[in-house]
Amino acid sequence: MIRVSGREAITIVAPLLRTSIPLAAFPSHRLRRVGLIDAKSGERVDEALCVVMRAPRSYTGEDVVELSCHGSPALLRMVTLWIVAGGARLAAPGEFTRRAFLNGRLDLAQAEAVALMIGARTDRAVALAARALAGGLSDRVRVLRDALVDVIAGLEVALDFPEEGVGHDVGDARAAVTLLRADVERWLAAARHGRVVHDGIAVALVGPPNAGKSSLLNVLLGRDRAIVSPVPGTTRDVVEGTIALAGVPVRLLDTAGLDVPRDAIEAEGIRRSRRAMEESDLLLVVIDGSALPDQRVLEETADHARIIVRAKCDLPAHPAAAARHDAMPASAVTGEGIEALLERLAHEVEGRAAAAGDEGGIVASLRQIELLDALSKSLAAGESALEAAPLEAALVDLKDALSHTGALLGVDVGDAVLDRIFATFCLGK
Ligand SMILES: Nc1nc2c(ncn2[C@@H]2O[C@H](COP(=O)(O)OP(=O)(O)OP(=O)(O)O)[C@@H](O)[C@H]2O)c(=O)[nH]1
Ligand SMILES: [Mg+2]
Repeated sequence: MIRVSGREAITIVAPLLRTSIPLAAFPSHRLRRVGLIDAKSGERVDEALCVVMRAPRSYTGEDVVELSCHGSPALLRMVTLWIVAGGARLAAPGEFTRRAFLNGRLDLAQAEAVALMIGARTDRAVALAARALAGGLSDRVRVLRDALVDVIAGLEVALDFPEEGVGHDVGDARAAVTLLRADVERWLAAARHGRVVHDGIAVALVGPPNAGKSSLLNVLLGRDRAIVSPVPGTTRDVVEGTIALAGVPVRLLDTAGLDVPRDAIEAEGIRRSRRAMEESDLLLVVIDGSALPDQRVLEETADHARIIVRAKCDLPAHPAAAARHDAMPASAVTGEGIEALLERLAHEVEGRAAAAGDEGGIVASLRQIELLDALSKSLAAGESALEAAPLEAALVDLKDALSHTGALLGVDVGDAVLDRIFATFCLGK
C-alpha cells in the first residue's frame, strides 16, 4: 500500500490514475478501483484500489490518498518514485503518526502505542497495545492531571489568602496527593509487567557438554533448530528460537556445554554461554540423568532463577541424578516430561508478567515508564513537603509532577523528544 499525505496529495497522485471520475471528485472514504498508469508513456502498469480520505478525517488529519497495488516491491518502488517526481517526498520513519499527533488526532501516549502495536509478537501483547492505542494510559493520566491541577490551584489560593481560610486545606491536599501517588505506583507495576508481555523473556539452556541441551531446545521449539550429536562440544555458538507461553514471547537460548575448554573455539563458545546466562531471566539447567550430575554447573547456577532438568529420563537413571528431587525429568526421545516442563515454564513466565488483570494491563514505552517513575517521585516529594516544608516548596514538587503528566500526554514537548520517539518507528507508519 502506498500512502500519500498532505495538502497536495490528491493533485500529485491524480496524473498517475486512470479513473471514470477525476480523483479530486472522489467521494471521501470510498474505495474505488483505478488503473495505474505511467504518466510519461500513458501505459497501464497495474490495477489498484484507491481511497481518498479528506482532512481532517484521516489518520494524519491531512488529505490522504492510499493506493493498494498488487504488491510487487518493484512496482511499488516505481509508483513511489513517480509520486516523488510529481512533487512529494518520502516519509521519514513514523512521520504519518507524528503528523497525526501534531494535528491532534492522537495524543503522544497513543502515538507511542502505535509503535508498541507494530512490535507486538503475541496475542496478549497485541491486546495490551490495543488498549494503549484506545487511550488506556492517556485517559488515566489525563484524569490524574486534572486532579493535580485542582490541588495546585487550591494550594495557590491558600497561599495568596492565608487569613481567609479559602483554597485547599493542606491536610486534604496531602491526602489527595497520597491517593494520586498510589495510582501512579499501581500503573508503574502494571506497566513493568506489560513490558514483560511485550518484550518477552530470555531463557538459557545451560549444562555440561552432551547433557541433551540442544535436543531439549529442538523439542521445546517443535522443530529441528540446533545440531544434535553424541560428540560432546557440538554446540559452539548460542542458538536461539522463540515460542509463546502464556501469551509471552519466550526466547530459548541453547548454549555450548560448560566444561574445561579443549581449544580456543570452545573457550569462546563457553564465554558466550556465560554471557547468555547473565542476560537471561531464567535458566534451564540441563543435566544428563543417566550420568553422575556435574556439581560445578549446579553450583555455578545456584544463584540464578533456574529450573533443573534431568534429561534423557528414558535411559536408566544414575542414582545420584535420581536423588535430585528438585530436577524435572524429561526425555527428548520419548517426549516424557516435556508437557510438564512447558507448564512449569509457563508458570514462571506468568509470574513475571503477572497481574495482567490489574489495572486492565498496561503496556508503555520505556520513555513513559521513566516518566511515570519521575511522576511518582515528584508526588512523593510533594507529599512530604506538604507535611513540614512551606507551601511554596510543595508547590515546586507538584508542578514538577504536573510537567511529567504533560510530557506523558505530549503537551509542550519539544522537537528533540518527538525526534527520539518517532525515530523508533518503521517507515510508512
Ligand atoms: N536417550 C536419549 N538420548 C538423548 C536425549 N537427549 C539427547 N540425547 C542424546 O545425547 C547426545 C547429546 O545430545 P545434544 O542434544 O547434542 O547435547 P548437548 O547438551 O546439546 O551437547 P553439547 O552441544 O555438546 O554441549 C546425542 O547423542 C543425543 O541423541 C534423550 O532425551 N534421551
Ligand atoms: Mg548442543
